[in-house]
Amino acid sequence: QEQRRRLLAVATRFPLPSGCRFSYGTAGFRADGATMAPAVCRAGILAALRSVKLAGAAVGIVITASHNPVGDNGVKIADPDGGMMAQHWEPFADALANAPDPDALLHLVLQFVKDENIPLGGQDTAQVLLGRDTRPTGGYLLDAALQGVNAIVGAHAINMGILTTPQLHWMVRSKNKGIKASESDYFTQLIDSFRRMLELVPKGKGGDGFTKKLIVDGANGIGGAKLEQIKAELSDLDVIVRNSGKEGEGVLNHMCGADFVQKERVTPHGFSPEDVGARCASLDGDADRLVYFHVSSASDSRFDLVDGDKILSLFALFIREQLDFINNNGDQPNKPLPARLGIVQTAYANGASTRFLKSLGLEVVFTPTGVKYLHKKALEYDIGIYFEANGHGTVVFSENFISQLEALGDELSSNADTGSARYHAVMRLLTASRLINQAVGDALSGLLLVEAILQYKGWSFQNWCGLYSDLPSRQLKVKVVDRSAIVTTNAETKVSQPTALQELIDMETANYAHGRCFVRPSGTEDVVRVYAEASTQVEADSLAKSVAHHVE
Ligand code: 16G
Ligand code: ZN
Repeated sequence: QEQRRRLLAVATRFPLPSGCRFSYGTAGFRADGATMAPAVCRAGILAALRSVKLAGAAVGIVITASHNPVGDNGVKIADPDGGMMAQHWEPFADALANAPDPDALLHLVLQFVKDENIPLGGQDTAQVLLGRDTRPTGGYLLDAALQGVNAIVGAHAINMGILTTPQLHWMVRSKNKGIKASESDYFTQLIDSFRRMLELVPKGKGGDGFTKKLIVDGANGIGGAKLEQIKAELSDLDVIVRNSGKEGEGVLNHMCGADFVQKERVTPHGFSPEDVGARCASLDGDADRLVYFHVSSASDSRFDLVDGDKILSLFALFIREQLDFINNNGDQPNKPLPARLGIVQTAYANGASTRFLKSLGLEVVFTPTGVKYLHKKALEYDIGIYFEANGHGTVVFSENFISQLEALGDELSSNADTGSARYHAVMRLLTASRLINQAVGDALSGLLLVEAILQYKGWSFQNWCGLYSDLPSRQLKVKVVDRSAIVTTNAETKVSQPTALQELIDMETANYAHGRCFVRPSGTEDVVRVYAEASTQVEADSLAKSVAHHVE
């Protein structure tokens, strides 16, 4: 009875505006921030139910619209492992968000509780951690989420404040692992493991291209602000934050941020000719994407971008090198530590990156776009590295592999072998597993791992950028009447419906050397996206254009 009363009351407080239709897409619900409160409140109900279902494990709610304009907002739910909410709850999420009135909402919840066997009614049966980014609608929406959580009897909401998206995911994961999960615990883990990585840089090895100066475009979001907080404690790095979100510095994601830099391939707002030659990084508005770039000079308009594919390549090289140290110990025979290393990309990965990775003998697999698909695939390996070209990605280590590394480290140190290359390699992998956020892609922890590896290799930005040359590519959006008419298969690389479309794409692609092209319906916008790659920019443009024409 109390449960029914609470649900009816909260649904009455947040009526669904007419004409709103929410869909739990690749990144949760997203819309104009001012219209989001009902959907966010219902996401609160959903998160609490999810926690009850999972025996009271902590579940997360993040209120953000990532790289989208400042007026937008959104909400997504993190599962107890810190990853995205299990996909089989998404249909219920949609139904709940679109329930037209309080009675319909109550009916839906009660039916779902019955179908899923959710043990409602106890005390302290659910805990939900909430976080939000810096958007002006964030405070108001966080309150709506709190009210949604509190509508479930026995649920307990904890407001973690203004955070990056990956911080909240990390907190959820840590809390459920029984590790201390406050923001300062997060920072301590990052700062300490970064320092430890630098201690493990061999003296006098590698190149001398590394410079300490790093300029970071914070997208006027939360990531820049958090970096400001910790930069003084980052040893051997001089970090300058631009677009830090301070009053007067600019608007969130406007002409800046990782999405802007990666898509437009131009220097973000806030940089000047004085920055030419400096190593620069760009975060997105909620700091789960990271790209690097060099500021182009007036005389040379070429823009050097290091996207997610090249960050992935750097991580893969580093990890492979450590595994080689561990397994090929010169002429001293030792028990190898077998490790399955897997690389996960999407169809948007530049073809040159895939070729580079395969030339190293690495196993490369593809999934559809969206972190939930990549992350899940990466978990199938001892070490899985995944990145989207847009800069979202991370490295995940299996628990079994971490235990084996720890055991090997203990064995070597008890044999007084702590000076060996093998021991150092073990320590580097263990430290990297603590530095990188294993819950989800995290621009801050990713940036620190990049910086540690560049120091380790003694590499400049140009050394890194020169790993391979990207093939020219072009992306186009096409407005269509019904984007769901296009169905794809093979990790979005082929169209299965309408069948004639794939034949047309094949026909166009065959006209270009190194031509590659695919189309897919966007998961976040009402458009069909076209991606084309070829040996020259003119050809990539023309391939994209002719395929777009067939889509229209
Ligand atoms: C979302 C996804 C991102 C993906 C993008 C594709 C998460 C957390 N975010 O932002 O990974 O690249 O959607 O957008 O999964 P699209 O479907 O509109 O091309
Ligand atoms: Zn983001």
